[in-house]
Amino acid sequence: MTRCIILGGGGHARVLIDCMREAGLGEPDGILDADAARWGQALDGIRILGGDDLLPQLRDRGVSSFVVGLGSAGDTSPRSRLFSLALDHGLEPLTLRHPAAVCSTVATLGPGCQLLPGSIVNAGATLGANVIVNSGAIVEHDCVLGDHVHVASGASLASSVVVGAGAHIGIGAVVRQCISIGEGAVIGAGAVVVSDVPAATTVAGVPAKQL
Ligand code: JB2
Repeated sequence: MTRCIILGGGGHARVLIDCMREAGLGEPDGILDADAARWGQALDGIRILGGDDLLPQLRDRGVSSFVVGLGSAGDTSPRSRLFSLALDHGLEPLTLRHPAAVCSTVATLGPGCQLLPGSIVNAGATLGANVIVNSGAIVEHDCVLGDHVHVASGASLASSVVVGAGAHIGIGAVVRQCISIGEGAVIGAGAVVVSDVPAATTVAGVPAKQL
């Protein structure tokens, strides 16, 4: 069993702890959380050890890998920052795949990807590092997702969609085939995207329009 720490101990971390157990990866060593009021408490049986200032000690304690436990609702930059911070401290990103996630044998997953229950990643899809494909989300064949992208629960990307690094696809959104979504863009919940979305812009609605 790999010795692992979870960074962030909120709702998303609960899903990940469950995913690790279901996938037979065993129990994480602990959680680091920014909220000092929670240090010493437990989340679903996993102890919150302290804050990110403990990261330099972890390798000496035998911890070798990490999972970014922070989710995102729009801004993926905290996840990206935590990912880099853990790498800087010599930890390896753990890739999580819930047993009820479906992932093609000819899809490519970057380090630290999280495929959550009921998600589908189809043939030829390529996911960068630290990507979340959340519960019930679909990434169809030949999509290309950059690092730190979050495809929120129930969102669907049709075939050959290209998503730039750090973009957030909101819950239940639908993106038509061959669309390009720029880096850091935010797609609102339930949006239907039928035209390209420039980097760092937010779109919402049906059909999706820039806010
Ligand atoms: O820099 C940090 C940091 N910033 C916030 N380092 C560490 N180690 N922890 C950090 N946190 C902690 O992450 C907060 O103190 C808090 O305990 C936790 C975030 O929990 P929350 O439940 O607010 O959000 P989440 O990221 O777990 O879940 C969001 O994203 C999911 C995908 C929510 O929007 C969920 O509803 C959603 N399903």
